[in-house]
Amino acid sequence: MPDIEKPDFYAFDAALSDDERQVRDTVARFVDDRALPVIADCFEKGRFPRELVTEMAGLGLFGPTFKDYGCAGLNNVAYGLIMQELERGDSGLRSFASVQSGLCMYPIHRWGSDEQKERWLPSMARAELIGCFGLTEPGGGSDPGNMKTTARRDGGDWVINGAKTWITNGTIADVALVWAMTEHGVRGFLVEKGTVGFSTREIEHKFSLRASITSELFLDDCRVSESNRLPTAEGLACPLGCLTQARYGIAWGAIGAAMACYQEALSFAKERVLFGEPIARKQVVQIRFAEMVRRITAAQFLVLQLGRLKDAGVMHHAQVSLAKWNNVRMALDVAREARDLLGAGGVSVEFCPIRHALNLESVITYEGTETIHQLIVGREICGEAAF
Ligand code: TGC
Ligand code: FAD
Repeated sequence: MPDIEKPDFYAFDAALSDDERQVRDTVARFVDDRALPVIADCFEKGRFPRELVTEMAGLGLFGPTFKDYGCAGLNNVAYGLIMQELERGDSGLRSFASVQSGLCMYPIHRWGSDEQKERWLPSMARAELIGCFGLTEPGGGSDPGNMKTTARRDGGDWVINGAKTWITNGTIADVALVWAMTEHGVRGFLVEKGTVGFSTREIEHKFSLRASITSELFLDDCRVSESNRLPTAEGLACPLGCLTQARYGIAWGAIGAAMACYQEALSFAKERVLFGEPIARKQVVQIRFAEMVRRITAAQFLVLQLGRLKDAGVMHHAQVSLAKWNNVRMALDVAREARDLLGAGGVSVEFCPIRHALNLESVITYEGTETIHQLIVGREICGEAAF
């Protein structure tokens, strides 16, 4: 029998290994017991629940796919399930984990020196140190190849000038991975908090991802040593390769947000009596739930196969684009539908759909806008870049 509560209409559970299910259920318990009781209040007050970060680290949620440096060595499906459960809580929690794992630990692990790995990775896995990823600039995030932040060699140092904007975790980060243009192309620099010429400022007045910190980074003749450069990161393909990791996690995470919205709307529809019967008996309402289940189910199997491809080492970044585009669009549509089904109550953060819908407005824009992902897939099909 299909499980319509989660929903798990196509025995998705049975396609997972025992280990994968166990990881998911552990994170699910953390989200239910620790995150959900506080998250609506955090969203309302615009507060990142930093007190949860140490517990997340204790569960091994940062850098979970690495086998060394104190990390859990999970496969990519388990990693995806972690992201799903975190985003079932709130996109802000998943964002924090995406940035720490996919955008900071991944590049250090892949392109860092042994000293950099020893220095940063174990402490980042324990969340004693927090990272942020500075790629987007005020002149436009979709085209990072047009990077205006520069790094100039000066003896044994580099002097960085420029600005980055809309940077998750910027003001709380101990280290910013700043991508800058050098005379030899794009390079990545680990800019530590407190470095002279480096400052951050929180972006306020956000109506989305309110339980997440977003910041500007300023680099004004900021001098870092050659030992702060990721030695083997050369070219735009490196930051774009980090995006592939984070986009993969988002494609899974969006399902969690959709599941939460679906569940809340469904239990409401079964209880809400109008015109003499629960609205769940109305044809139009049933079609709307059927649509949600159809789209959530398709999204689940899309990312499951993507994860299997990633574990086999054959995943292509255009496949990640298709999944990020499909699943975030699905989740945003489900969240809006759920919000509407809740009637007036749906505009209150007492119910989760408005919070998820507002969050997903960021998720559909960051890590490549929906249009950018459509064009990435289009380029793959037609063989021509149309950006
Ligand atoms: P293009 O010529 O396509 O590529 C340059 C080189 O990079 C390679 N490449 C990739 N490699 C790995 N993964 C990917 N996703 C890759 N995409 C491209 C490509 O093969 C090439 O390699 P090589 O060896 O031939 O040099 O570059 P382009 O300048 O034409 O740009 C293409 C485009 C538009 C797809 C790219 O610029 C893009 O993806 N734009 C969107 C930018 C974006 O997503 N920014 C996100 C910033 S970080 C963020 O939002 C964090 S949110 C965090 C949170 O969760 O809170
Ligand atoms: P633009 O690039 O200016 O795009 C504007 C519009 O033009 C969009 O609708 C876009 O789809 C469209 N467009 C662009 N190119 C084309 C084209 N070729 N054809 C047709 N239409 C096009 N960035 C980081 O580096 N690190 C972070 O940690 C980070 N965190 C973020 C957190 C939040 C909450 C948000 C909202 C953003 C974050 N970002 C981060 C920035 C994010 O990646 C960018 O917002 C995103 O890449 C889009 O860039 P932009 O906002 O400058 O929009």
